[in-house]
Formats: sequence, C-alpha cells, structure tokens
Amino acid sequence: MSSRNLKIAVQRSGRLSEATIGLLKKCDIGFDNGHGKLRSRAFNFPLEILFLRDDDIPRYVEDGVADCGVVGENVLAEAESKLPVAEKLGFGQCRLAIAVPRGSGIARASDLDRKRIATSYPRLLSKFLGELGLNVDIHSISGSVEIAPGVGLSDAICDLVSSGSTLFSNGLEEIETIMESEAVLAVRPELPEGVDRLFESLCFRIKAVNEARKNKYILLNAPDNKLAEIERLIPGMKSPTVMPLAKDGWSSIHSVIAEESHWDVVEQLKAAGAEGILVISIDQMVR
Ligand code: PRT
Ligand code: ZN
Repeated sequence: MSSRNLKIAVQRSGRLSEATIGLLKKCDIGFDNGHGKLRSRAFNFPLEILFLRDDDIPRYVEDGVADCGVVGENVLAEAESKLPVAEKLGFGQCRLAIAVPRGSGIARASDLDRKRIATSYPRLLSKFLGELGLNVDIHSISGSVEIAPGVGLSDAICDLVSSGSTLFSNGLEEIETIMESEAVLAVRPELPEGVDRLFESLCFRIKAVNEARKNKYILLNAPDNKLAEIERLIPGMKSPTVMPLAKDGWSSIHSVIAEESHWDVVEQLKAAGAEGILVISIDQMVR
C-alpha cells in the first residue's frame, strides 16, 4: 500500500471542468464535486482532487503540491513548463491563432511588422514572431482580447479559437495558427514510491476510457452463407465472435468497430444481409 493519496489538480470552473470531472467519473472514481469546493477526496480510489484556476495548475504540479494535473497544452506552453505529458485527453481542442479585422489588408504574419497585437499569450506570440524576425508591439491583456482592435487598442489579436464564432461576431478573421492544443494530463517527473503506482493505475483507467470512446460494441444476426462477407466488415479486436442461433442456418456475430465510421459499417452490414443489428457504447476497453 502507498503511504499517501495521489493528488490531481483540475480546473475549478471553466471550459475543461465538466469534461475533466466526467472523465474521472467514467474511470469509476467517485467524489463530491459540489459547487465551490476547493478539494475533494475520492471515496473509492486513493485520490485527492484539487480544484484550481487553470493557469495555476502547472505551478502546483511543478512544486509538488499536486502530483498531476489536467490542463490545456496552451497553458503549459505559455508557462514554458517542462512537465511531461502522460496522456492526451481528447477534449478542450482549440488553436492559438492570430486574427485581424476583416478587410484590414493584413493577410499574413509578415504584414504584422511594426503593428500592435493584443494577447493573453505574450510568450508564445513573441517566440513565434521572433522566429520570423518581426518587430511587433505586444499588448498583454488578461481577457476580452477579441474587442481590442474594435476599441483601438491593437491592429490584431492572438487568442484561442475553437468554433471561430467569437472571431466572426467581432469582425475578425484568422491569418495564422501558432499552436494546436487539447487538454492533457501533465505529471511531476519523479513521483514518490507508491504514488507512482497510483498514477499508473489512474492512467490505465484513463486509457481504457479513451479507447472505449473511440469504439462501439456491435451485435447482429446473419444467415450462415453471408458470414464470410460480414466477418470481413467487422474484424474486431482479434476476430469477431460467431455463435450459432437456435434457428438453423443463422448465427449471431459480436464485434468491436471504430466509432467514427460505425454508421457506414452498419449500412454495409445491412446491405450484406445482417439483421437485428445492435450498436452499444463501451464504458472501458483494454486492448
Ligand atoms: O478561470 P480559469 O483561469 O481557470 O479559466 P480561463 O478563463 O483562463 O480558461 P477557460 O475556461 O476559458 O479555458 C480553459 C482551457 O480550455 C483553455 O486553456 C484551452 O486549453 C481550452 N479551450 C478550448 C479554450 C477554448 N477552447 C476557447 N474557445 N479556451 C478558451 N476559449 C475561448 C477563447 O479565448 C475565445 O474567447 O473561447 C473564445 C473563442 O471560442 P470560439 O468557439 O468562439 O472560437
Ligand atoms: Zn485561466
């Protein structure tokens, strides 16, 4: 048994909070995340959850107050954090981009020389512009970056974009992407003995949940003379399970298929003679 709990830092309230809490719950880790809580102890896994502002998470992990944390790659990069990333988590996707007012005549990064850019990401922006040899006036502001050109503070902005609707509704258009980002699980490089095993168990569960999200379980009935074609469509993890039905000349087939293409496969299965097709979500999957 380990001497103490594993401690994980998560965003208290913001764009990553719901997905992070959802991920831990899908790992069957139960805890109370009641409103305004700053820390919580899981009841069925030796885990303590610290709820923090996302910008503080790299520092808390580096200082060892938390052992690991869920945070955007953009935050780690802006903090110039050297923390290793144990898992990419597949949510919180966005990009850090430079945008300009539509019709400004600024079409590419090289047009930004001697211009003013407002951003909450001054380090990443200045590194990007420095590599291009551009001389730009960076205004570091902490929020509402998208209104800066409209109020005359800057000629361009550098901010996170996901759907693009914020840019659009502020009359802005993207001209350059500086980095792509998603939420990751960052970890302290040297975990104490015992805590390292807890962290491995947590990663094992997270991997199983993420793998499950990308796949579906499929069951169907098929006439035996169509089995070969149907097995080719759903090869599964090793091979599909084929079991005879009580009705002569028919079999039941079980397999796993990729979530992203499952509708196409279901159509092909139907066309190939399959019947009674059931598609079921998987909670956890270990290859
Ligand atoms: O309070 P705290 O400091 O914890 O939160 P925060 O306000 O600093 O961060 P928050 O909750 O806004 O974002 C947390 C993390 O979510 C970011 O660090 C990114 O890793 C990730 N993420 C993903 C985003 C977005 N998508 C995103 N679209 N973070 C911010 N935005 C903002 C963007 O700044 C802009 O204002 O959403 C707007 C653009 O969105 P679209 O959809 O209109 O393009
Ligand atoms: Zn923040």
